Amino acid sequence: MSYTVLGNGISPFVRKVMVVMDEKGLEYESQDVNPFSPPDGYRDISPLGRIPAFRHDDKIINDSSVICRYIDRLHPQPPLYSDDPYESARIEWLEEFVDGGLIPVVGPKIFLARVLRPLLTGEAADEAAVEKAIAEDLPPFFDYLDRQLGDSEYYVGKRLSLADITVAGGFVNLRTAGVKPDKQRWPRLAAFVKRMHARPTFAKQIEPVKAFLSKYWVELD
Ligand SMILES: N[C@@H](CCC(=O)N[C@@H](CS)C(=O)NCC(=O)O)C(=O)O
Repeated sequence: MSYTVLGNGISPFVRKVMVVMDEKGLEYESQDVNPFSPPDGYRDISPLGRIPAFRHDDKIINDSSVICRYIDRLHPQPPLYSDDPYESARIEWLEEFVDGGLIPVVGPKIFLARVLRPLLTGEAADEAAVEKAIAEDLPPFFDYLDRQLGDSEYYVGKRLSLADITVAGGFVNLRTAGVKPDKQRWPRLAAFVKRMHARPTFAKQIEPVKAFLSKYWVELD
């Protein structure tokens, strides 16, 4: 049985899949794919041209959420979803809240704008626009995530789930842009991010990202 994650760990969606593999203790290879200059034939693997894609022997699976579900069904221990319908719905909703809500803001307005595009093109970032996005767009997301966590250690139930992995994954990209949740304003979210990023599975993903994108990298207090 062989597994390959296609993509690059600076993508929060790719990171999510790699953390899931590591949390389950599964061996895998990673094949570096830049979606903006993909290898020939990549559309045959990923019809939307996106990363991650996942190869299991001769089977291809697309989309991080679909891939994570697939891995969890094949290797149910430790479970990252729930058999309880409401808990399961909450896990999938929080995943969508981040993947479909937070990341589409963080990606283009903050991470690409401040970190990746200037690095790749040498063009200066529009700092005023980035600061505006940080000041105006992020707080409603952080308010919700802080409230949803409450005083619990994990977002859903009493153990790690895909909700936690997805939320924490998005904050790696924010840290590359010098952004972290303010401890005074969002204490529960800030403590959660710190806890999650200290997990060995996250630390392993963070190390190369931090080395590559060090300019604005922010430590957590
Ligand atoms: N819903 C997808 C989103 C994947 C995604 O948008 N990946 C980005 C990289 S972070 C990408 O491949 N962008 C290239 C493109 O859309 O052309 C998933 O969860 O896998």
